[in-house]
Amino acid sequence: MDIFAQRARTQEGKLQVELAQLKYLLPRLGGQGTALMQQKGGIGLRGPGETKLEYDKRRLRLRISKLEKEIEQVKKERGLRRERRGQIPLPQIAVVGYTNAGKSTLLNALTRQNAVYADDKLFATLDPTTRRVRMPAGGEMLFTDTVGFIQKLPHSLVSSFRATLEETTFADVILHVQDASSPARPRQADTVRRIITELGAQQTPVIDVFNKTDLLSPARRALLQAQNPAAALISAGQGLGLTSLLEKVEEAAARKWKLRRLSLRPDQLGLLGKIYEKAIVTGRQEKPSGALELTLMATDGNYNSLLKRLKLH
Ligand SMILES: Nc1nc2c(ncn2[C@@H]2O[C@H](COP(=O)(O)OP(=O)(O)OP(=O)(O)O)[C@@H](O)[C@H]2O)c(=O)[nH]1
Ligand SMILES: [Mg+2]
Repeated sequence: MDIFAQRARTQEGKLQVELAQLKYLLPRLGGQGTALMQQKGGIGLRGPGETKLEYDKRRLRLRISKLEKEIEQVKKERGLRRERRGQIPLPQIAVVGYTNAGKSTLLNALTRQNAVYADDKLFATLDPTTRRVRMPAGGEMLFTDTVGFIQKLPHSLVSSFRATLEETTFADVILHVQDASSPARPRQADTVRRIITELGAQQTPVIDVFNKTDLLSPARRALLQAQNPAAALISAGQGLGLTSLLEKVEEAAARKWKLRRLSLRPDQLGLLGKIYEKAIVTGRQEKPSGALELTLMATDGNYNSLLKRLKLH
């Protein structure tokens, strides 16, 4: 719990940690009423006929309900942020995996910015962090870092932990980063897969990313790849295998973000703005007739809504 508190960097993380600590304390207050009173000495007044213990408990309950309201507010704001991000017509990639697998290191290597905090300790990342990444084929995608999974999470923190993983359910592709050098990898991977399913994201394509392959012998690397032909073997630390990983991401995303064509009559050109909002335009060609031919990447949903608008126009 203390490790979590020290590393809780987001506002929501801090609120959740305090809430968890108070909820932990409340039922255990029995014999400690006096101690708490002494600690907080002098603040507020006890009601008539109220024991010190009752008074402490009342104050704790007040604080707990205030925290719960604040957390509700922060959740709303996070929903809004995600909605805004969802309006950007770029494929969304969620980077998930066990703690210490190298997710933040991978994101840093991909963006070559050091804006994402990478650290060896538990929960180096508490707030999901999104980065724009340029892809080999020339497009861009949004990669979101998430909090690492751990086996034994204090029960009271499970919900805040899950909340940050909601990102996963909105992703077009999930990167499941695994520490290939750890003997615990298969067990950890099972835990992560179970949680992905529990979150309801089992339909989303998952790419297994075996990281830290710089720590493996060539023979073990070859065996791992032979046993997992679809997996991407990388070393985020040394920047190896990243292009091939991004190509796999493009391939997986292309199942949802398909390449399509649209042709606009001159009187439909007013809809161009809408099209750029809903799709990634990769090519435009003007025809002698004055029509505009577009090649673009879009999801079925966005493409169909664009077609409907063009027909109505
Ligand atoms: N040898 C080696 N070490 C790596 C590699 N990638 C990451 N590491 C190290 O592994 C540790 C954990 O990396 P992070 O990127 O913080 O891991 P994370 O998955 O983001 O962890 P959480 O945020 O706790 O979930 C750090 O000490 C990294 O330097 C790699 O490719 N090779
Ligand atoms: Mg991290």
